[in-house]
Amino acid sequence: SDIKDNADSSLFEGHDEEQIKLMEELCIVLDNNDKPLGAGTKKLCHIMDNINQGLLHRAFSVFLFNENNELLLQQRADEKITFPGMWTNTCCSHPLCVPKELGISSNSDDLNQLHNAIEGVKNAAQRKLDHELGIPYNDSPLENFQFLTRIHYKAGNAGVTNNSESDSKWGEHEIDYILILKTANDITINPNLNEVSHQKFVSKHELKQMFEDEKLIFTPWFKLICNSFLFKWWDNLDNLSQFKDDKIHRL
Ligand code: DMA
Ligand code: MN
Repeated sequence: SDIKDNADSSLFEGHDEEQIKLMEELCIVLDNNDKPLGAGTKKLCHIMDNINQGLLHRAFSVFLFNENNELLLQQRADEKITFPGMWTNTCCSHPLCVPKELGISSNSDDLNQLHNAIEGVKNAAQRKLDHELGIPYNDSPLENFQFLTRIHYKAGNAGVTNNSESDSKWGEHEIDYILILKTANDITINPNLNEVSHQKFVSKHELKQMFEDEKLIFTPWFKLICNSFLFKWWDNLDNLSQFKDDKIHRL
């Protein structure tokens, strides 16, 4: 089709060098049923023109809770090219198009394919919790992640910076794997300031208070998940298996 690596040089104008470099990462391009079709650069996958033609990729969202049932939020750094400065769930990113994060297996059974994809996404989540928040792998063992479900959504990059013309060129269109991670209260956190400007554990009540504060802006996917599933999960952190399914919820 017409999907291509957009040559428009103004796309990266005024953006951070480190974040521009990360746009070369290879994401997993998907069909509508989460079947991998191949690799696409992070840049290609997040250009709104391509998204509007249907380009879809795999992602994950981690919701990390401590022993007090508080959720770790982060504020995205101003350096982020997509959705800068916005408050969001603990960690979001993309599994890369490499065997370890694709969850490659020789078994072609559908359920096993999902099982393998989940394992791949957990590897990616561990990598990015370390990269974004400095959470050591020891504090995020793979067996502690609980996969719940998949969410398919699309969102434009609403302008929150003074770079709004560039902002409107970027967006998200993902099948997002939801992972819950429960950790000790004394978990090590050492944020990478190129990724995360602030982080904060919040109770349900504190999050609802943040929603009332007009100065705070939240990512579209976090808002969607808050309005659909989050509080049901949060009320049942010791009994999450009831929410686990193999569906793709189209939000
Ligand atoms: C993308 O997150 C993933 C979701 C679920 C929106 P991101 O923009 O934070 O990715 P990265 O950290 O790789 O830039
Ligand atoms: Mn994405």
